[in-house]
Amino acid sequence: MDRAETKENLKMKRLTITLLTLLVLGGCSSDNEDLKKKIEELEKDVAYKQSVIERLYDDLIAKCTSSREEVTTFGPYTLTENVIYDTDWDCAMDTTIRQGYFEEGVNEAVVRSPTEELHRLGIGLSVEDTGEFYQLSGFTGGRHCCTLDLLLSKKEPYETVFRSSKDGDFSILVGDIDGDGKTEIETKTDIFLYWRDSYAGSTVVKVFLEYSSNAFKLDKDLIYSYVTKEINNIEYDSIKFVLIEEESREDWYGWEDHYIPHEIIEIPGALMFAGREEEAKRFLDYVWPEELPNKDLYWKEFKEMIKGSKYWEN
Ligand SMILES: [Ca+2]
Repeated sequence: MDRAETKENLKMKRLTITLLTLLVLGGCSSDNEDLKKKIEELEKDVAYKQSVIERLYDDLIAKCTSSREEVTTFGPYTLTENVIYDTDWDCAMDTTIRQGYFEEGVNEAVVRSPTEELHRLGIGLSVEDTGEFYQLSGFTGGRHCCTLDLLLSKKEPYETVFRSSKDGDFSILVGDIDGDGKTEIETKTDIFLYWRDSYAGSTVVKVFLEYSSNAFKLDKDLIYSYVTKEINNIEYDSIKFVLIEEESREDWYGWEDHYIPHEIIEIPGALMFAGREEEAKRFLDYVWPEELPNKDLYWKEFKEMIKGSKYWEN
């Protein structure tokens, strides 16, 4: 368990205590104002104690480790990273703090513009000049999550123009992908992760965004040209709804006891983002097996999923 997770656990515990308090106290119907006050006091007390514990931990960790500061400047920005490079394990053992707390490497990264602090993170960041922006990327670690990407403006106002935290260890791609003089981002929507499937079995949908008038918006033309190429490369014979073994059906419930082939998500998904709903539906109709029931229900549910993506625009 890493440190961030442990902190999450502490937060969860705190939330649980709060909720339990609410339940116990909420059960009595007497003076509500007093109860509310009491809850607030308890919450403050828990938060205070938690902050004391965290500070003690930080002090103890600092005592048992060596650290140095590394400063990177890029344009008007600075990135200051605190790097832990040596742990005295005898000292660490004496603290009785979990060993996982004593991770080496960058434990804090602070990004500053000429006027203010923009980000303070618990991970190391790489800096890349991507033409119109500076791209800062880092990986939070853990089993499934996440790659963090930040794009900072090269012009005033010096600020973060894009922030994404997405599953996996691949950064967003930034550049003039289609050669039209404007900057695009290639990213993906994680909205279908775990949808009717396991983590490994589920699918992501590629999305392109274009920077124009100081904002990133769906680049529908680029998405369409990408998905058209994909469609041209599809081997339709390989798109199959495979029956899920009976003993696994509770875990992966697929569609009508069949695994959903990834093309059924990727292609109509990208077409929907490209503003081509009719074509998306036509693709589905073409590949959907006649004997598989509830196609219309699938289509309805699928569209609701797409529209729940943060990249969806009406
Ligand atoms: Ca472009």
